[in-house]
Amino acid sequence: MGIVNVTPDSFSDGGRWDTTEAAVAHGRLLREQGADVLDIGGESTRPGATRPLVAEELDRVVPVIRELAADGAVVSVDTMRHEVAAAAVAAGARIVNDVSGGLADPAVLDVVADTGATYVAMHWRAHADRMRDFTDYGPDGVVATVRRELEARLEAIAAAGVLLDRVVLDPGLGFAKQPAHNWELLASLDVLQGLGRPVLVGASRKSFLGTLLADDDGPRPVDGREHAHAALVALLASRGVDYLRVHDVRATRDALAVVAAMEESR
Ligand code: PMM
Repeated sequence: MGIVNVTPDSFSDGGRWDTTEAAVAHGRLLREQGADVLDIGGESTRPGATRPLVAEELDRVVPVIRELAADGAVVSVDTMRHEVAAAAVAAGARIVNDVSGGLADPAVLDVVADTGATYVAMHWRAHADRMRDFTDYGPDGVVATVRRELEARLEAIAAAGVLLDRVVLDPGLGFAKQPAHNWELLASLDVLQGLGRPVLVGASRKSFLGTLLADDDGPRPVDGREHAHAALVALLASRGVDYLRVHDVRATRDALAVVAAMEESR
């Protein structure tokens, strides 16, 4: 899944594709490089970000989705809002990627149920301006707690009338998570896979990679994290992760080719 953030303020690529033309061109490039899905987002969820107006979010994503879907791309919309999800599906999106798993706006689940879209439900606890206050995972720890909270989302999603065979789960790396939480979730991905749904992971360029690679100058900047991410991609692919949400499609494809060559040669 290649990322197209049509935002002025996303942490790694904010402002780079914030016109329709630039975003469409970037989506086409990611497809040429081998992305199976293009994920179009109009709201930055970086820690501390403030939310755009609904109208702003619609203006950012809908024209981009319409053009890329017309090309024949499988398009996903990264949104927490039912108005945006509905307009995106009407414009040709087939996947609704909701970083709140239906918690921010439960009416997203009605749109998904009504349209038959695929639904990505990410583990989430609070909007970006407050999520740093929600990183306590108690005595059970992050892995068991995220599993339990995602299981509760699955129940709510099913209760809204969404077929569970259309649902993909995501541990939500960096969302109300400290770096160590992200690593624990990655190391125990099988616990989430045990919920019986495909799993999507979004680690690309995230700050826990910057923390891992920190030196005397501080965390490694966003554009120096791609090699560590490619290594992680290979590990996750060999553990059967189903979707990878990434900025660098080419590097990801290369890492997947290495894993495939190893597996085919066994
Ligand atoms: N991360 C971001 C945005 N959307 N969606 C899913 N499903 N999973 C993620 O981990 C995720 C997401 C934030 O990263 P970005 O600003 O680079 O898009």
